[in-house]
Amino acid sequence: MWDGKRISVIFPTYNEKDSIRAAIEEFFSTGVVDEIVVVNNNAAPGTHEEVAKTAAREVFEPRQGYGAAIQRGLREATGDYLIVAEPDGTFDGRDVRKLLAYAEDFDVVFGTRTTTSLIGEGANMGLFLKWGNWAVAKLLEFLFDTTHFSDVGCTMRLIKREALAKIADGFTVDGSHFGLEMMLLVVSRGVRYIEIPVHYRARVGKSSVTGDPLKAVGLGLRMILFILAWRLRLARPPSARLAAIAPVIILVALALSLEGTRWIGGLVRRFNHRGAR
Ligand SMILES: Nc1nc2c(ncn2[C@@H]2O[C@H](COP(=O)(O)OP(=O)(O)OP(=O)(O)O)[C@@H](O)[C@H]2O)c(=O)[nH]1
Ligand SMILES: [Mg+2]
Repeated sequence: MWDGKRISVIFPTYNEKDSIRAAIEEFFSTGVVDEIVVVNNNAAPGTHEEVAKTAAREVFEPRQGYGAAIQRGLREATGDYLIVAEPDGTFDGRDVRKLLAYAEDFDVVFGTRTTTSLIGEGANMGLFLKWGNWAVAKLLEFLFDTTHFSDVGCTMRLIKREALAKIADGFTVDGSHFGLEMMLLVVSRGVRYIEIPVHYRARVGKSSVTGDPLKAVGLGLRMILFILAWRLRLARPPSARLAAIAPVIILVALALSLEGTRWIGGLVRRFNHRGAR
C-alpha cells in the first residue's frame, strides 16, 4: 500500500528462469507492493516452478510477444497503481518508491534508463543503445510537443487505473514496440505524465531483443516509422499532414544533401587528380 492505494507489479516473462524468483522477492521487499502478477508468455521450462516458490500470482498468456504479455498483465492486475517491469535483473526494486513519489502529481510515470550515473556495470546500455533510444525519444518529443523524454524502450513505468481506462482501447501492438504505443496513447489522450531516471543493471541470462545489434536497429527503425505514422494520422486538419512531418523531411533531406555534396566533392577531386596526371 502507498498513500491508501493498492500497488500491483506486472512481470512479463519469457526467458528469465534464473532471475525471476530474486526479482519477485526484491520487489516485494520494498514493503509497498501488494501484488505481483507474473505473465508467463510460453516461458522457459522451470519458470513456473520458480514462481511457485514465491507469493506472486502467475497467469499464462499464449499470445506470444512483449506487448501481448504486458496487456494481459494490465488486465489481470487488481491494484489502483500498476507498475510494469522486467524480471531479468535489470530493474531495481528501490525505484518502485521513486515512481510512487511522482504519482502524487502524475497519472503515468515513465522510467528512463539513459541516465549515465544510474547505468550499472555490465548493463546493456552502451553508446549505441543509449543514444539510439535518446534520438527516437527526441523525435517523439519534437513531433508531439511532449514534455522531456530520453528513452523509448524502458519497460519500467507506473500507470494509474483511471489513466489505463483512458488508453486501453487503443492497444494494438503485441510485439516489442508496445511500450512506445503506450507512450503515444498517453501523450495524445490528455493523460498527465512524466519521465524519471531509473537504475539499469546487467541482465541475468540472455537478452532476446536488444542484445542483438541487428534486432535493435530493426526495432529502432520500426519505432521511427511508428511515430511518423501516428503523427500523420493525428494531423488536424488532414491537409496539415505534410506540415506535421515537414521538419523531419527537411532534416533527412539536409543529411542526404550533405552526404551527397561530400560524394560529388569526392568525384570532382578524383576527376581533377586524373586530369592533372
Ligand atoms: N523477447 C520476448 N520477450 C518477451 C516475450 N513475452 C514477454 N517478454 C518479456 O519482455 C521483456 C523483454 O525481453 P528481453 O529479452 O529482456 O529484451 P530487452 O529488455 O529488450 O533486452 P535486455 O533487457 O537488454 O535483455 C522480458 O521481461 C521478457 O520476459 C516474447 O515473446 N519475446
Ligand atoms: Mg530486459
